Amino acid sequence: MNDDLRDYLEKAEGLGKLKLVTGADWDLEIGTISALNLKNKDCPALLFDNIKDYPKGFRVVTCTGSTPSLVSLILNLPVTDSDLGLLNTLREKLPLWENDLDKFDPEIVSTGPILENTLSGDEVDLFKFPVPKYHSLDGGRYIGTGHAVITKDPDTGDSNLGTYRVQAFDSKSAGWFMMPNQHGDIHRVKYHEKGKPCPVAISVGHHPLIFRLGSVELPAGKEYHYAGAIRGEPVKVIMEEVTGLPIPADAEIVAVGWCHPDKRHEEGPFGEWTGYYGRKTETPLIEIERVYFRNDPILLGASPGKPPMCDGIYFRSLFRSAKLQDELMKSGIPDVKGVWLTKETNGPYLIVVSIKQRFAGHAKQAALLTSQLRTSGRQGRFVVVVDDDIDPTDIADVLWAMGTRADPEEDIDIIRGAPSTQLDPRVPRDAKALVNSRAIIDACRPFEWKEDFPISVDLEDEIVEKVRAKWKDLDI
Ligand SMILES: Cc1cc2nc3c(=O)[nH]c(=O)nc-3n(C[C@H](O)[C@H](O)[C@H](O)COP(=O)(O)O)c2cc1C
Ligand SMILES: [Mn+2]
Repeated sequence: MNDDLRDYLEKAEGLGKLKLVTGADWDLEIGTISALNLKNKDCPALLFDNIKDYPKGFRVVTCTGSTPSLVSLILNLPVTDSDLGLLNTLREKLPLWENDLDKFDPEIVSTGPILENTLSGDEVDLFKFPVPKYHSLDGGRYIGTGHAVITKDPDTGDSNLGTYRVQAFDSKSAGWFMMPNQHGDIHRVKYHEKGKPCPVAISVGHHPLIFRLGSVELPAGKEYHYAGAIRGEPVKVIMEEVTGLPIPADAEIVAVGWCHPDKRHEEGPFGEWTGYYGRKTETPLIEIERVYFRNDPILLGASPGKPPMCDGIYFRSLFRSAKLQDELMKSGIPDVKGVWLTKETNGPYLIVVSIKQRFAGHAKQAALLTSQLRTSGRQGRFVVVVDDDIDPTDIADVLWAMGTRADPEEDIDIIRGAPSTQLDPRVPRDAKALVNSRAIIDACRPFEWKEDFPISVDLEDEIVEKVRAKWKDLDI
């Protein structure tokens, strides 16, 4: 079973998708090697050992899910090398998993590998682990990049897993950067409004599925249920002693502590998924009370950055593409053939939708909604709608359609005042409102005269087959 991080590493190795790196420095080398690795289309996961200043066995793993084959492994799906193939399988599976969520409450157990070692009180030291500094202008070392922050709703008792970057400020304190209304932030605010400290558990090493599910917008508190449904068996959790929060029993490293209402600390800057450094801010401070770790622990890192050097974003884009297509179809747009948050923008800044045009205005309607739905509405800039002969995951195909089927005067509309976030590099630092504009581009053949549109020079399957059969040796 696809159970813990070590099982995942074994399976990745079996696929020839794991590389061991020995002797790297936590200070910029792990980050730089990982970024360079991500430039390769079929990049393997990287396991760093013998890290400078650290004993052998205290490891870091990066690049765990930036290709279709590794993401198929994480999601317990048949291994594929194709973006479109994986997207289509995910679209089929997602509703099945969602139907089963109720069957997969996490299973509470009393012990597990995570309890092999404990650091309490004075022994607590976040830098006992080779926490990387990823980018040269980062404000410090980031322990939480491929992690999940576990919190609890004080009113309902439901727990949530969310990926919100965590900087280790010193050996005993850390900061979490959360956008408003993230589930973790809602929990924090609820505790603080009651004048109470918010209990926090930060799992920084675990099966990549735990991280990936923490990094996508799921219904509140359902991350463990999704993990269970995806694996076909419940996730085993231990109710942690200090905070009472459920931590994965087979996690590698978990730090737990308290976020007090009145304590904040300067955090960042950090090289972000937008491809720019996020700004320095004051974030709530977490005082770490205890750290648990397995023997020979493995920290899961996922350094963001300029595409394609952005670990962690591929899964998110893929998942959101599947979700967005579902949202579009549920809102009544017919014949949506594909949705793709482009890798080249790390996701939402250029979204492609392909449709089979059914009526005049169909493309415009799809474009407008795509620019504003839940999954795409908070970050975004360009939406392009293409006909169904275009593969939305193939940026060259999309650009060809834009270049040949869209007339800028007739086919581009601008929407002003759409919601954005503080990470949007194009929103001025002193902006009173976090809004931006969106361009929606209809790159379909004009509906009214699509039958007269020039015929595209496509290869015909029958001819291709014959030619391939005849010229086998050419290997084309
Ligand atoms: C690699 C990665 C890093 C992320 N970092 C942050 C972050 O620092 N702050 C944040 O608010 N969201 C961040 N996100 C997005 C959240 O993880 C995402 O919105 C998720 O839905 C949050 O969980 P929640 O819905 O349970 O609140 C990140 C996503 C990824 C893929
Ligand atoms: Mn959530």
